[in-house]
Formats: sequence, C-alpha cells, structure tokens
Amino acid sequence: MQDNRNCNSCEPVLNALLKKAKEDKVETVWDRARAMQPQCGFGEMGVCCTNCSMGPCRIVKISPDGPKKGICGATEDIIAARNLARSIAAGAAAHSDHGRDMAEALLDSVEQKRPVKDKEKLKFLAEEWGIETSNGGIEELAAKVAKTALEEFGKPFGHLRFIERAPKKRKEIWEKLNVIPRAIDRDVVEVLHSTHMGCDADYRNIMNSAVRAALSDGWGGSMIGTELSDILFGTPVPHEVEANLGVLKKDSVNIVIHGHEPTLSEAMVIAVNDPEMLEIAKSQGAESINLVGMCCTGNEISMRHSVPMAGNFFQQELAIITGAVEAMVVDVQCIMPSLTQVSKCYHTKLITTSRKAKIPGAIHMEFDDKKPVECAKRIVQEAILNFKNRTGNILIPEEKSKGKVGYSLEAIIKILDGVTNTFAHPSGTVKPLADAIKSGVVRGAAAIVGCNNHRVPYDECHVELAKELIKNDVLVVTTGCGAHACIKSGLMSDDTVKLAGKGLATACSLLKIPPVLHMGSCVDISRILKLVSMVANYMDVDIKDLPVAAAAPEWMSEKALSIGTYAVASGIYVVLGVSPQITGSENLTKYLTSDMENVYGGKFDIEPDPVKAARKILNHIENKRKLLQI
Ligand code: SF4
Ligand code: MSK
Repeated sequence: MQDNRNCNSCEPVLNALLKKAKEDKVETVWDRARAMQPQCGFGEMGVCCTNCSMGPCRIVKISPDGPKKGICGATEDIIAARNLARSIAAGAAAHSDHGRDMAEALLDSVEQKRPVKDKEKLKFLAEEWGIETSNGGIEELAAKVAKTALEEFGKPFGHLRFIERAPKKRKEIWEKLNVIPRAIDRDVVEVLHSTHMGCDADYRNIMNSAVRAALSDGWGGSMIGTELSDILFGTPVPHEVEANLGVLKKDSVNIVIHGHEPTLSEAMVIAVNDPEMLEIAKSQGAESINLVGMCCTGNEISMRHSVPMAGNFFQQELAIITGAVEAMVVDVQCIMPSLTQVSKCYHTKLITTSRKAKIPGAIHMEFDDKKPVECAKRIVQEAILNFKNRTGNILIPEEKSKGKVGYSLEAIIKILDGVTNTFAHPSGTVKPLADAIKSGVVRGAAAIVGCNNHRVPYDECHVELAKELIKNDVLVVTTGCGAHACIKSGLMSDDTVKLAGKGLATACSLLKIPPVLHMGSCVDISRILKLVSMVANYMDVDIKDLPVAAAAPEWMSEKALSIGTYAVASGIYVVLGVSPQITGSENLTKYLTSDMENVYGGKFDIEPDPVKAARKILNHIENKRKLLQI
C-alpha cells in the first residue's frame, strides 16, 4: 500500500487531520489498508471462485503442484473472466439504477407539479427520441420522456435509443460483434446468468456479455442519468467554486452531503436556504448553515449551485475528523461503512437516506421523492440541533482553492460557438475544437476519471497526470473524484494556462477556459462520450481514429470497471493506474490489454506511474495523429 501523499494541495490537509485522527484514536482507511497487508494473492489475481457451494476454489499459480482447475473444472481464464464480468455488471447496475431514479424523479416532478429547469433540453431529447413535441404542455412532454426513459431498462425488443448518438462506423463494429445493448436490465441480467456456475466457459464470450452490459451503462443508464438530471435541475454552466476541507466554517452548522444522486442534494440546497431553517440555526448560536458536497454529489451540486466541494472519496472520514461537521448526509455509492465508527468519536450525525443503502449505527431518515423539500428540511433541522453538541476538539484546515466547474457539453459547445459565430446545428458546432486538434495547436484530449485507492499515491496520480498532459498540449476533461483532485490542486483556475503548452495555452486563453475542464460526476462521463462522438462525426471518422485517450489513475470501484470497459468498447485507449484482478489469467490479461484493440480499436493499459502513463497517452495521441495524417 502507498502511504505517500505528495500532492501539494492535499498534503497539509492530510498530515494535519491524520495527526488529529491518531490523537483522537480514530482509525482511517489508511490504517485499515496497512492492517490488510499482505492482501490475498488469489483475490488479487482474480483466480478465487465462490460461484457455487462446491467452492471456494482457487487456482494456484506460484507452484506447479497446486490445483489448476476449480472443482467443476473451471480454468483460470473462466474464473478470472467471470469475476471481472460480474464486477462490470455491478458497476453498470449502480450507474444505471441512478439513471432509473432520475427518470422516476422526472415522473414524480410532473405528478407533484414541480417545473423542470431545462425545457429546451427536454424538447431536444423528446425530438431525438421521436416523441411528438407540438401537442400538450411541458408537463405532458416530461412525462412522456420519463416513461420512454424507463422503458429503456426493460423493453423486450430493439436496442438502446442513445446508441444512435454513436458514429456510424462504431455502430457497425458493435453490430458485427453482436454487443449492441438492447435493454439495460436485460444486459446486466445476462452477465449474471452467463457467469452462473456451469454456463459460459469461453472467456472471450464472457467478455462480450460484459461489454454489452458496460455499453448499456455508458450509452444507456449513465446517459439517461445525465440528460434527465440536466432537464430536472438545470444544465450546468461554468462558474467558480471553492474546494477542499477548508470550505468548512467554524461558526456555522456544517452539513456534508455525500453520495451520487442529485435528487436529495437539490432538495438540501433548497432546505438550507429556507429562512425558517436559518432562524433555527441562529437560535442555536450558529451564524449560518454551510452545505458542502463530497464525491459525486459534490460534483453535482457544485456544477448547478456553486456549493463548495469538500473533497473526494478519501476525504470522507477526514471531514468528520475535523470535529466541525454536524451531519454527514449520504444516499448511495462510495460511502465507507466506517463512517459510523468515525462519527461516533465526534458529535457528527451520520444520516442515511436511501432504502438501498442503510448503515447500522447511522440515523436513517428515508428520502421521499414525493416530498423532497420536507424530507430535506427534517434532515437539516436534525443537523442544526446538533450544533450545540460540538466539543472544542475542532481542526478545520485552512487549505481551500478556487476553480471553474460546470463544463457541460452544452456549455463547451456554446463557448466554441462563440469563437466561430456559426450555429451550424441546433445543438451547436464542435468545429473550433476539431480545427484546433487538426491544426495541431491542441494535440488531442484526454479524460481523467475515477476514484482514490490506497495502492497509489493519493490525488497525486490524478494531478501529476493532468499536469504532464496539459504541458504537452493535451486538453484534459475530468469527472468524479479525479475532478476533486484537480480542483483542489488549483488546476481548474484560469491561471493554470501557465502550466499548459504554448498551443493549448493559446487556445484556452482565446476561449477563456482552464486547460482542465470539470465535466461533472461519474455518470457524466456520458457527456464525454457525446462530445467525442460529435467530434468524430464532424471529422467523419470513428471514435477510435481520434487523438483521444482516457485514464483512471486511482480507480477502485466496480463502476470504474464498467466505465473503462465501455470506453474501450467505444474505441478509446484507457490507462488504469491500478490493475484489475485479472493477472491470474494470461489469456484474459492479453485480451484486455492487446486483443481488444484489434476488435474494438480501444484497449486497456496498466501504468501506476502518472508520468509514464502520460508518456503512453502522448504516444498514443501522436500515433493517431499520424494515422489521420494531421
Ligand atoms: Fe469451484 Fe466451479 Fe463452483 Fe467456482 S463454480 S466455486 S470453480 S466448483
Ligand atoms: S464518487 S465511483 S469514488 S470517482 Fe463517483 Fe469517486 Fe469513484 Fe465513487
């Protein structure tokens, strides 16, 4: 495990709060990672199987005498591929269920007569899906769009609607390989079926099912999540926010909202701004109510409401350790179960809100989509009444930085339109971006996404990779916890252009954008898919031909595996900083890191060192440029 915390922005915060944790006798993720060493070799290589009760079975790689097959005869290839496919399906399920919740929230908003924020986007989507837009009002249209979105999860025939956004050549590849996603739930279920004991025994075929499920995430569930969130709560526009744990306030009621789905956090924004709530807070001796966001919820509400970004995955325990958090309010995904133990050492109330994610020891206040603001007010009140229970044991780090967030696809296109003044298409043009890439002023683009992981230096991998890429004239777009790392280190401020190469710096100065663009939460990687598709269509090539790449330098979640898989299957070169648990199967490892390129045009690579990872991405980009003869 890595104890190294070299990122300039996070090091002082970490050092101070880990010291405090030690003094307060609080265990953190780093302590548990240390205690876990050495980690199980079978698990690390992906060759342990528990798919039936004849097992567990494990393949012994290090000695010639150990078992080379499971009790049923499953080989290392089968076991490793089945394990990986199930993880990808779980990641696709998590993202897609988030998308389904947004569709249900849209339907609820119609029933509750709550207006949608982006009516234009609603109309665009309705038109795209062939829904009649001239009859009836906005509410009727919203209901039709929500129902059509919900049908994408279980329709018995056809394929996913958003597949039509992909370039023609990409769709032909998917069709030839028979991996076109049909219905989101069906594709996830098929992975679970085919990886059941005694079913699919061909690792390549297992991976085909996994690819289909992953594509149903990227071009299905995640895309629905992003589009409907924008319709419901507004499409983000660029603006400045503050980031890092220094955003907590000493004299205010601090509420950290953590997780993923924007329904809860949007209601929390309304609740904390309610004058009645402020009055109660003042009656308890607080100056104000300070709502801050963590992980992807942090991305969602910073993009739409300028709510400060308190930090990423590895900062969730540290936020409570400050001793200044009255409530940590969580919904789904990436919430460490350890938060109950950490919060017990302080006065913090951990409040769970989703029936899908209860944590023993937390207070459960179930969020009701039909009464969002009422629920949020009850939660806020619970936090306010906890202000008086603060002890003097408080340490709020001084560190905070500023940066620009909110680069939705629509915002990027509007900026580009501003340069050309060409409204060639109702949804705008990507011509200036394509021209900048073609001319070589900008060499290419790379997405930096994903989590934190104790196996690599915290935040440093995101930040160093981003710096290397922009230095070499590669535009960086980022989401999820990678976005938090970049904003904390100042990479999203306008003056970051001084770190960029000459070409990229010139383009960014002209467009008045930082060279590292915040594009949102994990589901918002669908924004990136749409952007690369538009550029590919504009240049009349496939995504695989573009000088673009992606990296997940500190990934840990099954969702990241699904993202990586749909990116590779969409033709993108993806560098992982942490190896998936596959190395026990040479065949599967070779398939993912080499053979996939022959069929999909994209492949995985594994490189923990961010500078070496940048070099690989730069080489890939230059190769693609050569092939395009640009
Ligand atoms: Fe063992 Fe086969 Fe059962 Fe897996 S499915 S636990 S390899 S017997
Ligand atoms: S929150 S999936 S730790 S990016 Fe989306 Fe961060 Fe990874 Fe969760």
